[in-house]
Amino acid sequence: MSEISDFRSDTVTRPTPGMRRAMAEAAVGDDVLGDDPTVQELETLAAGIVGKEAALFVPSGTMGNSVAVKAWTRELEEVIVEARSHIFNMESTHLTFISRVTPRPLGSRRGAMDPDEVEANIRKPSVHIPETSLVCVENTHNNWSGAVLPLANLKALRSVADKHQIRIHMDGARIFNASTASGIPVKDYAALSDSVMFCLSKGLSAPVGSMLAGPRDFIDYARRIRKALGGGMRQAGVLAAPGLIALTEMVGRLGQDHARAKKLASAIAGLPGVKLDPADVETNIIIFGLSHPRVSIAEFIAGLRKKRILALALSGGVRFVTHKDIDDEDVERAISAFKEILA
Ligand code: TLP
Repeated sequence: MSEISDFRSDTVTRPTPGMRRAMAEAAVGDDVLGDDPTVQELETLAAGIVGKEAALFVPSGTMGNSVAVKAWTRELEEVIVEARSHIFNMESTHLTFISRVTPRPLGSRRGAMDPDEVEANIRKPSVHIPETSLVCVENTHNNWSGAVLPLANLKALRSVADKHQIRIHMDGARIFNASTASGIPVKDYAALSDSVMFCLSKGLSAPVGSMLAGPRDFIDYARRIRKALGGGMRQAGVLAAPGLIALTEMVGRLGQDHARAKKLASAIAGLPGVKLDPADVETNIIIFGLSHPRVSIAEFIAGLRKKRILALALSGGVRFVTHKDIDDEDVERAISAFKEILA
């Protein structure tokens, strides 16, 4: 247990000692000029893991998603997004700001959009109407409490996309969590989308970075867009080196995070004011509603903070995320704090 139990996000994970050593020792070149060997190794490894032709190292998940949308779309087009998705809600409007496309948000069953509804919302262009060119899916789905998208749903969406010759981009920020929870290889998920973004800097604990993977010509174009957005990095091998460790050594431990999230969820589900079905916690994210007769969400978060426990307030609820730097003792402390504050 560390001094503070930080459940705000898996983005807070600190790099491992091995990652810090790898950073210090990384072979580097100039990645914008195309000769950083460690970045090249990471891009090759990442592409292989998700079964795509090529991959691009980007500074953040947001840049990976924004580059992907920009590469797949043109102006006067529309993108179907899930209403609670990160791309639609949490990425500072890059669909309109960078890609100049309109989002068409659809409801879902825990992140899984109904393929018939998606099909009904694919628009053919006219003088009035934009052309739908892309569907974005998110797996696991952050705002649906880390829900894993069912493979059958993704297959059905693929059929719809193929029928209408449009693309699918997967925001797979936590695709390794999805795979760990379902037992379905990441390649099988990725095969159902044209491109996939996944993060090294969340549960996998690298300090920085995400990967965008897809067909080679798409990645070549994405590389130019990354540069235009200011995401070209020079001796980026020092950042790619911990990314290699993230992919080779850190995936295997994600199941522990899921077990701890389930333990916490089951322990708090019956407490006064907590609105949570523990069965909805499939991976490492717990989102629950809180409506307590005496304790507001702000007071709850402040009460936790006094006990050196950090969590995030959402509208109407609270988010706890488990990760490498949360151990069993942190979970026990959180359970006791819940019981005291909500008693
Ligand atoms: N999510 C962050 C915050 O922005 C909420 C978090 O703490 O969970 N896709 C998904 C599904 C994400 O959850 C995130 C980050 C991103 C993309 C963006 O990644 P970054 O933060 O690297 O830009």
